[in-house]
Formats: sequence, C-alpha cells, structure tokens
Amino acid sequence: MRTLVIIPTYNERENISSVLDRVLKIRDDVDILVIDDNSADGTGEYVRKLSEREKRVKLHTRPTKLGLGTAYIEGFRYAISEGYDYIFEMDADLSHNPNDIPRFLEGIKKADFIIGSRYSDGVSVVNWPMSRLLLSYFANMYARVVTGVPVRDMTSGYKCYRRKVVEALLKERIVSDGYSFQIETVFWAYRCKFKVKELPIIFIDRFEGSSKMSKRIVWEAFWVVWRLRFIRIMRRNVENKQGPVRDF
Ligand SMILES: Nc1nc2c(ncn2[C@@H]2O[C@H](COP(=O)(O)OP(=O)(O)OP(=O)(O)O)[C@@H](O)[C@H]2O)c(=O)[nH]1
Ligand SMILES: [Mg+2]
Repeated sequence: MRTLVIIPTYNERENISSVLDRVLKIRDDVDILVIDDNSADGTGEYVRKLSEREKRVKLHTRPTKLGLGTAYIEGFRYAISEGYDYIFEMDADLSHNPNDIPRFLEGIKKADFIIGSRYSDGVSVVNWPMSRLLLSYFANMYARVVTGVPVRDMTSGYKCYRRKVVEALLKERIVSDGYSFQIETVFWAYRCKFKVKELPIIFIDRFEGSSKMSKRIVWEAFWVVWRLRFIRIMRRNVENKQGPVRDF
C-alpha cells in the first residue's frame, strides 16, 4: 500500500524541516507532497533542495497564494495520477503530530475516511487562546447543525482518505479555499455514503510562524455551509420523487 501525505505551505520555513523529517522517519512507505504558494521565506527552496536527495519528497510550486482548497485539489489529482492508496491532509505547522500517522493507517483498514478529531473525546486542543478555541468549537457546532452531518470536528485539517474517496471528491464541485474546504470534503464523503470515522487527536497550536486565518476565511465558511444545506434539500427532493429518501 502506498501513502501520500499532502502538506500545503505558505511561509512555514521555521516548521517545514522538522515536519518533513518527522514524517519521513515514521514509515518507509509514506511519501510527501508539499504544495507551496511561492513562500517568500524560502520554504519552497528548502523543500526543492531536500527533494533532490530524498525521492520520497515532492514539491509543487504555485505562482502566488491561491488558498488551501485549490492546493489540496492539486494534491488530490497528483495522488490519483500517481496511484496512491491512502492520502493524508496535514498542516505544516506541527499542530498535527506526525506520530499519529500509524494510528490513522490502522483506522483506515476498517473505514474509508478517517478524520483526526479535536472534539470527539471532549476537547483536545493545547495552547489555543480561549477566543480561538471558542471560534473553532462553535463554528463546528454551526456547521454540524446546518449541514446535518454528524461529525464533531468538521474543520479538522488532519485526515486520511482511501483513494476511492478522493476520486469521488474530485467529481464534486468544491468551492472553498479556507476551513470550509474541510467541511465540504466531509459533507461529500457522507453524501457518497463512505464509511467515515473520527479518530481522537491532540492538536497543539503552532509555536513558530503565523496563522493564515483571516476574516475572509471565516466569512466563507459561514456561507458555504448554507450552500451545502441547499444542495442537501434540493437533492433530497429529487430523491423523494424518484424513490425512497436515502438520508445520511
Ligand atoms: N499552499 C498554501 N498553503 C496554505 C495557504 N494558506 C494556509 N496554508 C497552509 O495550510 C496549513 C494550515 O494553515 P494555518 O495558518 O496553520 O491555519 P490553521 O491551522 O487552519 O489555523 P491556525 O489555528 O491559525 O494555525 C499550513 O501548513 C499553512 O502553511 C495557501 O493559501 N496556500
Ligand atoms: Mg495551524
């Protein structure tokens, strides 16, 4: 089985060397694809040099900051074209512990899609200011209620997909760039009836570099969940006329 860890980066020079080192050491059958948006701090340059001597590391560079959503879509296309079986999403800022990778790979044997969850076992977030935690916690609750998807951590960026799930996601119209990209992927995986499981993780806020969180990203998430709700209602009407409702 071949595994690809996709890591989008934008100005992560302080974190990138240790995150890559740690992922490479976890297992020999895990490759890494970094999607860098032309970071001014030399992140891409570091990865390019490493990729010359370490064949398990690949780099895609994009001309400018184009957002997390399109970075992952590009990574998904690469993973499918290269024939990977398991595909991870992971942040570069070490909030996601690379030591959890084996637990995900164990879990994916009995599921199609594993979400590393901060909220499935109480709250397992370390070092976030209360305001940031509340924003994330209530955004998740809001997304869950509006979309109707019974997942506790809908905005998690630490995930492992079976190839068939990524293939299905690439057929859907995913519109977001920020956190709501994560909500959309969970929504579509549910709609496509894949077996989704939440795996408790401990999320530690970044020590280095700065957050790319912005008002625009929060605003986008606010509206995107209503788009998903609308899709759910419209498709349910179609299903109603055609036969029994297959709800999730
Ligand atoms: N390629 C690319 N990567 C991005 C972009 N925006 C964010 N990233 C990366 O996506 C990952 C998550 O971004 P963060 O800024 O840590 O955002 P977050 O983890 O959702 O939020 P924080 O809690 O503030 O850390 C990091 O690896 C970033 O470098 C982008 O526009 N393009
Ligand atoms: Mg982060």
